[in-house]
Amino acid sequence: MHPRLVALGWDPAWELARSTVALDDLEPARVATQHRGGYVLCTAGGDASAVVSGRLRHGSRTAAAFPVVGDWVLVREGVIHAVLPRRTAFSRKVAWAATEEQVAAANVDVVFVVAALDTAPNLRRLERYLTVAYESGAEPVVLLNKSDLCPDVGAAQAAVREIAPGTPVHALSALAGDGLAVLDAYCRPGRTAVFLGPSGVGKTTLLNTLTGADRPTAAVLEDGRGRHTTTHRELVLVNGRGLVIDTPGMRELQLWDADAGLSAVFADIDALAGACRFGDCTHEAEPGCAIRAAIGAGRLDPERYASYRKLEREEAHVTKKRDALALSEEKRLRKIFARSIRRAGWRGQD
Ligand SMILES: Nc1nc2c(ncn2[C@@H]2O[C@H](COP(=O)(O)OP(=O)(O)OP(=O)(O)O)[C@@H](O)[C@H]2O)c(=O)[nH]1
Ligand SMILES: [Mg+2]
Ligand SMILES: [Zn+2]
Repeated sequence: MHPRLVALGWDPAWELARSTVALDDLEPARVATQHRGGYVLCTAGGDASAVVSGRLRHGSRTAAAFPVVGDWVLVREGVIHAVLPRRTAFSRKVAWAATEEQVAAANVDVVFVVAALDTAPNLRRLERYLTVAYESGAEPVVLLNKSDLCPDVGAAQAAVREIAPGTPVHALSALAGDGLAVLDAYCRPGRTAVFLGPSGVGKTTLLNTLTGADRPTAAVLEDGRGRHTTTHRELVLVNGRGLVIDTPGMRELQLWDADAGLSAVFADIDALAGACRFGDCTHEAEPGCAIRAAIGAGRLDPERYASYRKLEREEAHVTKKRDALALSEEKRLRKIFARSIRRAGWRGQD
């Protein structure tokens, strides 16, 4: 295996995945960025630009089938012919479309969910980000940045730990250089990490501390909203620390498929629901409801439960829409098939 490919995360399992794609003379490469006209790839020989082949474009029924940052692709002379199956994928629903999945990044090992401690952490937003992070299949880690601006870091950290049981929660300051050593445990050669979080929390500043580079960052506006300084996703190879993906802040992170993510983030609520007297308890008025009992006893924060219900409804809604779409697509294909059979039969009588 070529050492540069290994540095980019290539390993025997990828080699195996490649060998199942019949086209042997294609070269593996990793998608670094995506722009209107095409892609920039990291290859064994260095960076190269590429476009997708006509066959790949026409064979892709959904936007999610196109290469994204972090994907391993097979390429020949600047043309991408195949995307190797993703190990992990970080998906969200496209904000303006009812049923469109957007894969934001692929083949990520660690998802850094970044929040800033210049204000009290937004626990509900963290639950949403963590749901998507767990669903991706990667290992989620919460980074509470700007600890230099927080009078009681311990309390903030404790509040976040409470809503993220089992998830590592680290406080640090990219600007003051405090607590950055924790990143060493996650950012290692051959591994890929992604920074996720709203605009202005310091994702790019953290990346700069890792790379020593000076990518643009910008002050948060007076009203607390960032300006989306980073405008596109980008995979960066960091000497001795593997790969890191910077992302633009997302104002809206809508759930796509998030069933497993919800179960992971709200395992406490799942467990309580299992203890309700009735298997189909709606936790509204039934006797023997463990969830209402826990809320009553102060063991479950009603706001956390409401947050869970909201995310659960959102997930159910998108699943329903998507299933309906899949069904109508199936009907369409059946019609085309029936028509082609009729035509064939008719021709047979000629
Ligand atoms: N006080 C303090 N400021 C920080 C820290 N980290 C980042 N900042 C500042 O926060 C502002 C936003 O940082 P960025 O790195 O641009 O934030 P971002 O998350 O990349 O934002 P987008 O690219 O818009 O998504 C900049 O002015 C940084 O200097 C920190 O640890 N402490
Ligand atoms: Mg940025
Ligand atoms: Zn119940």
